[in-house]
Amino acid sequence: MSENVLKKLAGNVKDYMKFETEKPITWCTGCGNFGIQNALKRALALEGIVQKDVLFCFDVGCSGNGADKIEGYTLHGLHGRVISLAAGAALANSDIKVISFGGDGATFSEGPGHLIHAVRSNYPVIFVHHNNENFGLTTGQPSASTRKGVRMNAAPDGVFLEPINTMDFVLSLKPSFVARGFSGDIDYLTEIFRKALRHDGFAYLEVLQTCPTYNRDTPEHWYAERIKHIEDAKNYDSSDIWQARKLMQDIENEIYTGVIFEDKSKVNFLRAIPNRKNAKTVLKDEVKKYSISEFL
Ligand SMILES: Cc1ncc(C[n+]2csc(CCOP(=O)(O)OP(=O)(O)O)c2C)c(N)n1
Repeated sequence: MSENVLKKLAGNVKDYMKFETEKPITWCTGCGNFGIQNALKRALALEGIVQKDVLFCFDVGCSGNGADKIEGYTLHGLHGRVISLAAGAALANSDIKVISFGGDGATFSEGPGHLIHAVRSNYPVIFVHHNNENFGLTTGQPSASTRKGVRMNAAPDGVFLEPINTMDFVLSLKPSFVARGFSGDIDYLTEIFRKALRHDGFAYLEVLQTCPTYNRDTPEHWYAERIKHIEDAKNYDSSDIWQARKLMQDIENEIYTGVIFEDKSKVNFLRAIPNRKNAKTVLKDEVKKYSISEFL
């Protein structure tokens, strides 16, 4: 990419390039993860967020292997557990942005409890749900978000269960920010990332992601034909939870992306705790060494 093109896309080229890495790529050709990371890096550079101000927390999976593709402070957690790791980091040091990433297997099969309490608690964390509708890294088992009838390596006759409607599920938890993007719509996804970066609280960002190797029934063009932008939905009000839930029922024909719901009145967890309301310091500033010799 030429420097001029990059400048147009990502603003500060130097800041953008610092997130780039020479490490070898392990993702398949055409994997949606390329688009997601590109949009993320562009959004960070456009928002003026530099390496020292951000922590990336990765779950296990193909999405988790993104830990190798971005230069910066990174944590790589256990499968299905990344949200709790990210929440801990964000509460300890609220001076930094904490962005976490996990697949649909991790989020809706292994660790949905962590997601539920993160939404309810409104931790100051961005969570990017890489929804490729299967367990990718372990070579294509159906997950809770795989569409009914889709054929998988581990379900050659097609999945017989109904998928969880992940967006409706999160909306049912009274969230403060819910967005959805598509890995093949990088410019628009960049703008969604920017909005998530500005949100003060738990930002759930689901990215519909193509998986050309293991999810062959819903390829890039399948999504491209169905993806719409929320700005084109008639009389849409993103502060209306029922309108949001209604719109999210359709996962087959008109799949809307953008900021789907936002409740600006919600206060993030750290600022909501009664005994921290007037605190001027952040938790990391309050860490001290205590002698335990008396107890011993
Ligand atoms: C607790 C635990 N359970 C299962 C595994 C095995 N495992 C590693 S990656 C993976 C699939 C990941 O799928 P998903 O979370 O959807 O992410 P993707 O690879 O599709 O990005 C599984 C089952 C594990 N490492 N740890």
